[in-house]
Amino acid sequence: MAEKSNLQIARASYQPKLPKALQGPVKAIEGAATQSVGNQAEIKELFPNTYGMPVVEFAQGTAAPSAKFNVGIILSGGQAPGGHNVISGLYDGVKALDPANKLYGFLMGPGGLVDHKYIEFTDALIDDYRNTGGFDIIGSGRTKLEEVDQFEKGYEILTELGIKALVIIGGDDSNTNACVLAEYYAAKGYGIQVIGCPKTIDGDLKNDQIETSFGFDTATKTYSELIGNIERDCNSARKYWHFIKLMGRSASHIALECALQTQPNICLVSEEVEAKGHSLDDIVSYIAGVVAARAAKGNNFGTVLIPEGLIEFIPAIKKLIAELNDTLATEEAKSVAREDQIEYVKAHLSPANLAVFNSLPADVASQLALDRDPHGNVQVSLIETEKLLSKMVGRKLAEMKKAGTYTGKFSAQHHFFGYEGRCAAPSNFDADYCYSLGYNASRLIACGKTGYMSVIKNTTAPAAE
Ligand code: FBP
Repeated sequence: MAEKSNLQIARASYQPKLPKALQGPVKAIEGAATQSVGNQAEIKELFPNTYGMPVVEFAQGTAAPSAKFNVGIILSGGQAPGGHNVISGLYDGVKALDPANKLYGFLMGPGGLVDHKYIEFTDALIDDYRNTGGFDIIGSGRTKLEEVDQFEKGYEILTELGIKALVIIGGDDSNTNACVLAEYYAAKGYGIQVIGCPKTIDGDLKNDQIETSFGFDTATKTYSELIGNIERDCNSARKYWHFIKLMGRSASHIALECALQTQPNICLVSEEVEAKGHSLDDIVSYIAGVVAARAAKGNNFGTVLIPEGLIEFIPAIKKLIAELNDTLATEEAKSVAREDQIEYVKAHLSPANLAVFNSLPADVASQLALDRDPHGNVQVSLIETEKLLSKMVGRKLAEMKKAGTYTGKFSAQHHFFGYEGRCAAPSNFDADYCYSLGYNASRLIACGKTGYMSVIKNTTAPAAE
């Protein structure tokens, strides 16, 4: 690593706090059997060896812990601030049990396990990454672990390295992979513990044990700082409406938390849009109404927060996308020349979906009709919702002007905040939380609990700064 700045040195010297129960010898207390929130019978059938494991809580013990084992770790999915601290917490925990214990990191996500690409962590490497953002210590990836061949290749390297437990840090998809892998290894009697560690800035991994997933605190603070700066700029120049899209495809937690921190003029919540069955026109009319009301007071500026996944929550658009996916999946559709695709789509859509399609700005309509992902589906994530909304609001305001219900000026700026916050240096909350998660995993391994999730209730973690 290059020479460190004073800030990096100060940050590296921060000692994350551990909950009391993890500060000395620990005692594992088994609680009630867990069960899935829904589809219990089906899930139990799919996971006969790992379903229903008890909750494990750690309390202060008496005997000084000691155990010999090697551990592997994988970072999976989107980056979240604090990932390096899960690793340093696990490293410190594993080494405290026996300095000869080794921690291996598989490179670039689950693919590293399958392709046998890994490194062994050392004191010097870990020290360089303590309390830093990013996942760059070993990299991350989104390879799905679902084939027996992948599980076996993983087993091969795990046995070669003498690894007793594998910790997978990831979101809902990655934790599903972890469960499938744990079940396979348990069914085969391979004796490898698989431990899932919940991570995502999106904040959509929540249950009684996980009040928040790591990274959410830092990411929302980072975005809120940027939004606050924009709001100040907005109040200073008094000439733009800022349309700000925020990451979080299947949940609006980030947008809502940032709204609570920054008090924008408008914050859309995808779940509310879905629950109330709002159309795109309802949303556009709502925003235009707020713009007009502010303009009436001479305020031709403001901020609008938009969750990344909004478009997929609008019931009418959801239906349109579903029909587009079906329409464009046929062999006939695939043979249509690109320049004729839009007309082909229009000729095949149901009247209701055609009306929605025709109401979209031309560039968005063609993006929906032309761009496919590798599975042949519409690439919704590529749609620039912030631009789509501001364009449609502009159109609506022009109509209102003609009708004499709006007299202001409307000029928009667009932003998408996501990657800016996913690798920020973790807040003290995330630094403590993540270090505790990693340390907790080492104790879980020491007491040999196969396939358990590594979780810490925030109530037992130190207070946030
Ligand atoms: P995870 O669910 O893996 O934590 O990732 C979430 C996320 O940060 C979303 O907010 C965003 O939609 C997505 O990742 C972007 O993914 P990519 O990094 O592949 O562009």
